[in-house]
Amino acid sequence: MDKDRIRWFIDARFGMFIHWGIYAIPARGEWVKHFESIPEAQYQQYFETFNPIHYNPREWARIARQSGMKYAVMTTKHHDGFCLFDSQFTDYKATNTPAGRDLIKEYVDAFRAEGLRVGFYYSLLDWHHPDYPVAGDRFHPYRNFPEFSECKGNLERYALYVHNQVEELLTSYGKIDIIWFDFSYDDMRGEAWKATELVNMVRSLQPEILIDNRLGGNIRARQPEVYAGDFASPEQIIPPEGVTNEDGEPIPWEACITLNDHWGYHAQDLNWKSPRTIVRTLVECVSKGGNLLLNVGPNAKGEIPEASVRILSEVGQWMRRNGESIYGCGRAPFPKPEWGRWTAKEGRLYAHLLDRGIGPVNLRGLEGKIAYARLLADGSEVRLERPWNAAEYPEDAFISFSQPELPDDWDTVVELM
Ligand code: FHN
Repeated sequence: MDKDRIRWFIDARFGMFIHWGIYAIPARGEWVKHFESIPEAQYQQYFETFNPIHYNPREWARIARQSGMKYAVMTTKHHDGFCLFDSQFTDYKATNTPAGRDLIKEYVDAFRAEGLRVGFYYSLLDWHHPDYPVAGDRFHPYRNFPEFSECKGNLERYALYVHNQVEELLTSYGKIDIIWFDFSYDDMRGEAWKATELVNMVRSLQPEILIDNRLGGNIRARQPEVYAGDFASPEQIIPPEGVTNEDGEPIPWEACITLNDHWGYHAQDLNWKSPRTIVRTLVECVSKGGNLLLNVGPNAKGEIPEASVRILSEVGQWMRRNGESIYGCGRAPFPKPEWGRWTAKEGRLYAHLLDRGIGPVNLRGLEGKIAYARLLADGSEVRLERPWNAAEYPEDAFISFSQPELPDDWDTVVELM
């Protein structure tokens, strides 16, 4: 792994995932066409009426920046095959809908203007393209719509379509920081997509770009394939020990997680995660050497749902006080303490007091290694002391912060030097 190329990703730690497309019109998630077996002719109505009159990506970028996010990854094409960019290889694109705009160009310009790095999500599945293979059972990611039952597809031609679109995405919108392919499965992996040739092209066009691990390679292998990717992409989970390769060496990873239960806009999905859950998820990812890519699913008008905005705003308040314990941080050389989590970067140690009990904060094993402690939120000194009755406990039991000096607000972070 080229450490210089991935340095910004490690420093950033927190990004916005954006799932948006014509599926926002039925508002039942991005798999609605497949799960409800909507025939092409019926799905066409969404193409013909897509007109996100409130689409203002500068507002999206401001929301992302103010929540503490440093990069974004937006769908350029999801599994339904609809392209949000002005592709020269299909008519199934935003510029041919009432929107009449290249939504990806506006996204790139807006997020860069707000100082964020930009990534593209690109679906390897394509339920619209006639060359995408048909097969299988109800839930198989192949397309299984009645009108395609005779069509067996043509994987050779479809792979060429993928390569052509990836090339236009990486040559039409300036420097792109991430390309996020999604997803390989069964025998549809690796050279089914002509992945070696694809990745060689990607790296020649954008030498600094980062690639995820969903082209079908094994990023954990001792000798990963050329297309194994630069970071692992656990989804809706945080790996218990982070992600390591076969030799037990940590590898970069990014957990992608939804704010409710859907990636694409779902009008009935009210199962929102709290700001505290999101902060704790971010802290857990960083404490295990990973990133968090947190998803928003804008509606058909181009608005990020109000509930998402509210959650991200509160997360941003915490990040403004404590972001130093996130950005550029990773694992600490200590086991997880019972009161919360550690994050660390060169010469700095951050105690995330998440489950603080009544008693002192047990800093077992750190005696003599800490020069001072300060509250990250306001820099105020936190005295380190041995509890008056510590003598009743094993000598190395604990030193502690003076509890009364720690605010009772949630998830206090104390910087230790
Ligand atoms: O099928 C997709 C899904 O719609 C969504 O895009 C997620 C995001 O990582 N990826 C696939 C499921 O793993």
